[in-house]
Amino acid sequence: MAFVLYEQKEAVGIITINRPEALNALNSAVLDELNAVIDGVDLATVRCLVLTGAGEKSFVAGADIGEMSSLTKAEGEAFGKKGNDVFRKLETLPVPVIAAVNGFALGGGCELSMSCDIRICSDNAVFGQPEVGLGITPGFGGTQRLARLVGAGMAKQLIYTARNIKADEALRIGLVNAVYPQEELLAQAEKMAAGIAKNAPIAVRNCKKAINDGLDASMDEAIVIEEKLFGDCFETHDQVEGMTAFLEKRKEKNFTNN
Ligand code: CO8
Repeated sequence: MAFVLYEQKEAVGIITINRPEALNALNSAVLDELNAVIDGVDLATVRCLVLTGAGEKSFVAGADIGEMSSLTKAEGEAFGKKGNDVFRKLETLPVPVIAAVNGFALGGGCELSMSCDIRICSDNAVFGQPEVGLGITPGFGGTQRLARLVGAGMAKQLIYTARNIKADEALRIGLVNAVYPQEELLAQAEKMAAGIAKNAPIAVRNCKKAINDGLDASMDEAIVIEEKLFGDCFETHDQVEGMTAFLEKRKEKNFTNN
């Protein structure tokens, strides 16, 4: 693939958006490749993904403005759907995804990071939804996910003003979980991913589903979602293994993803 690189290191898969000459902006070809890379992830062996951008300047500087500039209404909707479908696939993938935001995360780049489970960033990261300055709305889920992550008031302020924010402010408002020096970011993301990968994969998967599905439901419905996913764990080898290891005072656990 030309625009999206993929590498698997033990149980961690690393996806890199690789179009640094355009600050990793998302055109149709990048979105198609990202979709194909996600489809190709070996879910039997990969237990966590890291998503980052090539180069030291940008995670993703948005959807490709050149490509969007001449779209019709129908083409605009179709382009929005193309991005939304890929981002939703990432969001609902059975394994967690950590966005390692290594620079600009603007427009579609901020939206891509928000479709990941966890965001960490470098100290030079810049987040923002500049769309209204371009005469459009956020179109890859930004109006929805930003409001869910940082609250409606803060999301509205950021989206209506189109103001970019730096890493420290992104940390303060809860858009990212941690900020690292640029040169440490990927190692920190891989370390977090490896820590996740050590745990029982079906339990981690069920936690992701419980949190995601529960956030879209009422509390009464959400706790039922959790009950069912909790109950499902008791049909797994890894529940027996995890609890037996505790009772035997054994640190090593042989989780088999079964
Ligand atoms: N699209 C296309 N090309 C881009 C983009 C982009 N979003 N961002 C940067 N580039 C290109 C530049 O055109 C430039 O190319 P060239 O060298 O050929 O001129 C190259 O990347 C380097 O960029 P700059 O020279 O501008 O680098 P600077 O360091 O001076 O500036 C910035 C960096 C501040 C990030 C600047 O490039 C910028 O403002 N980029 C645009 C950011 C932006 O507005 N992003 C949001 C786009 S809208 C969006 O994402 C909507 C998503 C939903 C779509 C739904 C569709 C229906």
